[in-house]
Amino acid sequence: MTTTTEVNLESLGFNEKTSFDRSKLATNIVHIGFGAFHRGHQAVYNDLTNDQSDQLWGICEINMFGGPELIADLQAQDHLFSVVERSADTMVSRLIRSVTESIHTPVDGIQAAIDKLAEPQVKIVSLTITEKGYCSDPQSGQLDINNGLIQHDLANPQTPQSALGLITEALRIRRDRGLAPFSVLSCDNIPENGLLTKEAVLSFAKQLDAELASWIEANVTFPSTMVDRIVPAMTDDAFAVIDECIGYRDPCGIVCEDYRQWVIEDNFVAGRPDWDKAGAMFVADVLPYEEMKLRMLNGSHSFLAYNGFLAGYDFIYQCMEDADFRATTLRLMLEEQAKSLNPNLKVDLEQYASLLIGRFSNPNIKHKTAQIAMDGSQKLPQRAIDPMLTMLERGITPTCQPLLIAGWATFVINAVTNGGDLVDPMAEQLKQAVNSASTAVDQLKALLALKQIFGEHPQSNETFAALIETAFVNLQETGIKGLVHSVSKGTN
Ligand code: NAI
Ligand code: CS2
Repeated sequence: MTTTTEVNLESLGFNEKTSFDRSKLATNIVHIGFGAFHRGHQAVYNDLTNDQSDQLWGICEINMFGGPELIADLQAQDHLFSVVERSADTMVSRLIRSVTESIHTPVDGIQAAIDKLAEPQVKIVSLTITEKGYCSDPQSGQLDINNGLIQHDLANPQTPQSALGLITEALRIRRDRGLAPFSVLSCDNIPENGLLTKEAVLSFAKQLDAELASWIEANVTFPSTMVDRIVPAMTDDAFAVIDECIGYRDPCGIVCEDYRQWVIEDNFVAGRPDWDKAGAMFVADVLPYEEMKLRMLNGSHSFLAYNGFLAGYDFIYQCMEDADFRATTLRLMLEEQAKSLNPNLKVDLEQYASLLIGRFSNPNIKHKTAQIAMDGSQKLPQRAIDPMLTMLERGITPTCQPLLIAGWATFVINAVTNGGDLVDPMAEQLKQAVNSASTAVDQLKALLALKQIFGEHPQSNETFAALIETAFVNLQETGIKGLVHSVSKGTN
């Protein structure tokens, strides 16, 4: 089978398939950002929950960016797609049956998306739009009023280009029509992602209409979530795995790890699926879980992305095959990131770290260091800068956190000076900073002076700046492999 129109996905060789009646699905969820992660995570939870519930929750998928193929392919397969979950030695395929409809705004127009969000039965608008999709300053978390999309949307609120503009316009219509509000559920890797989304939407709405902002504040909720599942971008090899598994090269299919976790603040204004039936946890306060995951998992991921890339490793599992990288990652997790967390967190962090090392080592998950390295300006504050500052406040001197930041700086400097790929919404500022200086240390200092990433910390906290500079100089002088070797032995 080669073309999507010929395929009847339901009849293929799936290991696990839900059996709820698809004709009873109502589109109660609109999801913005039909990327890899949503398919491998929320879509799976929702599908498994539908199978065990009387009320079925359907999802409308919206993409506001990217090419039209993915949504066209999804539509051609009746909104069905496959998810292949791989551990180091098992492979399970699932057919996802919960998606009811889809919109690609560059093709269908933004009005189609606004109309969908304004439909009365919509109860949740969920988001996986990447960190940069919130158009907020990564260090302060405040809406960036100079962001190009925000500037456009403030001038043209009825034809928005940003997710924030789309949500605000839909809420305006719902208020004007006397419709019930929905909850906005961020599923991106940002600490207090609900609060950040709320503040971004409110700041945006205030610029347009103070009364609308007050109505949103009083009526809409923005639950925070901790989301976890390693879902790498698809490659030809990964599509071939799906083909091998189900007999069809599903263009909307996903290959991901078998582990998944979802912790959700239970604060929904119009109801929610019982995602706990599929293993999600509903809690009153997500922040401790978010910080644990963002620092121990994502912080280590970024450490490996930059330093592993510099050492010549294409994939995370290859870094784990290097005993020095493996030991240093464990040191970063337990001796540094874990020690920056809320001490009241009731989780066995040694067990958590060992679970993470096992997940990173899965050779069937080909997660590129270069993929995780993308958008570093949006990731460093929560993964490296904040935990390092907490360590210093607690009187502990870190070794691996400064090396993470030094690795990022070296990666950026190399990309700029060698003309390599630098995928980052702040790429222009990064390039200017690097090009403004001639020595490596001055290039580092120019990067540390970028307030959107580092705030005033390098100026106000001498130890913070000095530790990063020392790690950076050691990295240049010793080379990454030698440095990681000595850090792994505790001699650095
Ligand atoms: P992806 O690249 O496959 O998809 C990104 C999605 O975001 C696309 O649908 C794109 O249209 C949309 N998008 C990008 N910029 C946008 C903007 N300015 N406004 C609205 N939509 C925008 O990436 P993937 O793997 O789906 O990851 C997305 C996010 O999910 C990550 O940035 C992270 O926050 C979160 N996440 C990802 C995990 C993973 O392993 N892939 C795991 C946990 C969380
Ligand atoms: C990764 C995450 O791309 C990245 O920055 O660190 O997407 C990571 O795979 C997930 O957060 C795992 O849940």
